[in-house]
Amino acid sequence: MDPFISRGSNQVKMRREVVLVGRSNVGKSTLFRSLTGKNVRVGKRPGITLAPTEFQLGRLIYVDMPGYGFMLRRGSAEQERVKDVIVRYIEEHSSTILVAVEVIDASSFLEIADRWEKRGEVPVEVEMFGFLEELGLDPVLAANKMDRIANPDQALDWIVDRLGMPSPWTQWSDRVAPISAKRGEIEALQAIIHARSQSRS
Ligand SMILES: Nc1nc2c(ncn2[C@@H]2O[C@H](COP(=O)(O)OP(=O)(O)OP(=O)(O)O)[C@@H](O)[C@H]2O)c(=O)[nH]1
Ligand SMILES: [Mg+2]
Repeated sequence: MDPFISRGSNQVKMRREVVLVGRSNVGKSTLFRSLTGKNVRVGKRPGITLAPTEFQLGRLIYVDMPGYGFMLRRGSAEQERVKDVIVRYIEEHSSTILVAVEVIDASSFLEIADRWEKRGEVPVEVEMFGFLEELGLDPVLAANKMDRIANPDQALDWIVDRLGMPSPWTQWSDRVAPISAKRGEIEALQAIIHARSQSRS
């Protein structure tokens, strides 16, 4: 992946991406809409976004990714293919990704993680967060659908613990953003993106 894009006359600028990854149906495209204003398709069923979608806003390129994991009316082979597309995209773009955002549905994350662990498996979202960390991307966690949560601080403490960050979650405010994409309450994430674009320009 060529990290440079041409803009203007002789100017060459670094391509810098903000990439949204996460399980299907967690609200990535809703968040992408809120961040960029671009009207992409969102839906009640998992498996709506099928290919990476880009939108340039200022100096940053936002990328909405397909969701991994369960997708309605798609077999496991198709789900594996989508997961490969995501992993390959992130590996190939690792030098141009400024912010890798893992989006979770905070209202169902713990229940789903419990289910996986009871089966003796590493929850797919924990695995993805670890993969982003291994690539040195310093991933940001966007805990979405906070509007559905009655006790946000307790839920966030449990969630960060699960992802290897000791609670309280408040000590991770430079990498954990509680948001509600549907309500347009995304300031915590915008602040982190802004801070990173200032410090890594
Ligand atoms: N309550 C609540 N619902 C949300 C929020 N954000 C998104 N949703 C809903 O979650 C569902 C899935 O939203 P999408 O944005 O399509 O999810 P996605 O992660 O892009 O899904 P895929 O493209 O299938 O991977 C929709 O019904 C949204 O309205 C939120 O902050 N709160
Ligand atoms: Mg989508």
